[in-house]
Amino acid sequence: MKQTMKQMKWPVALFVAIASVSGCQTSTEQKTATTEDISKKQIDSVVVQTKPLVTEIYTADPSAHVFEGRIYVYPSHDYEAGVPEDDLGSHFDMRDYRVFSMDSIGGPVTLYDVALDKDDVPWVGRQMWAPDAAYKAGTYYLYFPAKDKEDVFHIGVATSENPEGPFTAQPEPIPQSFSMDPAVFEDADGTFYMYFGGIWGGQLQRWASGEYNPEDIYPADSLPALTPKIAKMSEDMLSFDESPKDVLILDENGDPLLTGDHDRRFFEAAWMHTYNGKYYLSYSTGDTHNIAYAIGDNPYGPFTYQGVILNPVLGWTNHHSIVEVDGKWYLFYHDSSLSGGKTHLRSVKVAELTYTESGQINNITAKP
Ligand code: FUB
Repeated sequence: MKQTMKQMKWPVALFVAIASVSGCQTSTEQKTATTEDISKKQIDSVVVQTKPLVTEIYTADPSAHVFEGRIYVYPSHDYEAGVPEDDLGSHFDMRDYRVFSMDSIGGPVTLYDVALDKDDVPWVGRQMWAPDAAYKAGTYYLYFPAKDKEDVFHIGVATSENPEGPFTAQPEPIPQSFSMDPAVFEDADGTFYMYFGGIWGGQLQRWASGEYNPEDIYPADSLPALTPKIAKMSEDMLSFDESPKDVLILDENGDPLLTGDHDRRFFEAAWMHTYNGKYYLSYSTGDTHNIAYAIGDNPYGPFTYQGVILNPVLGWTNHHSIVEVDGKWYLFYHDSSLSGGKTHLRSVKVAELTYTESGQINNITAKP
């Protein structure tokens, strides 16, 4: 989680038309496109400026779902823990989760009490990072990453009868889970899969051999990059039904993205959604601050890199989810506008996401 200067990728050649997105709390929006994009893939670049959905607390890493006809967002709960910033993200020292919901995009937001506190999870030491949730057969499941008492990231699960919690955690992390940023996806046949992992502070690199190694060693720049992981969930949603597998992301030639390809390779924040029968894996490129995506034919991939969904936002991290609500698609994301740019104090926002006729996702620039 190193704080560096970003190279913002503003389009060089633009045409601009003022537009509006109803219900996105969008105060101004401009529709822009690069000549390069138009000739290549007919992709638009949309500029949005939206407001934080919650202002009472800081929220980040939004995982949005529609449960019981209502939009529920499962974010990280950022707060000022006073921990100095370092490259491993120690300043993201979150201790609990707060869920919020709304009946429609742009509708009033309900922020709920604490859904899960680290003191109620016996195995957790510190840093409750980006969570996700799922619903199956009358039970809601909250999946959350945290460091154990030895400072090793694992992923836990907690259950509730209500989407907003409170949740009761299992006493141990999910067996075979490691690293962070779980995203649980339900396929059309009712099978659930968890995508997870993140490099640098997320410790994915420490599991490259299959065993935990506390040294941070990465493949050489010319070698395939570390990938997100996938595991099918067990029937009871409390464990994996298989050993985690690599999720391959390929370039336009069918070769794996390389470690040195910082603009495109996976860093953290995997998310899965389907559109017109295709599987869309989206993720953060971390130190280049993009939300990128790749398309495949099944949950396991391989996935072929397509482009950038969301350009860098204010703040170091970029983390999102994509959800369909009443026939429209939305990108939930965060930035640090509410805190005046503090990396570890972020706020969740939402913008409409659109596709081209051929199923490409139009690029979004989110102004603070
Ligand atoms: O919120 C802590 C970490 O920052 C998340 O787990 C990452 O995805 C990044 O957003």
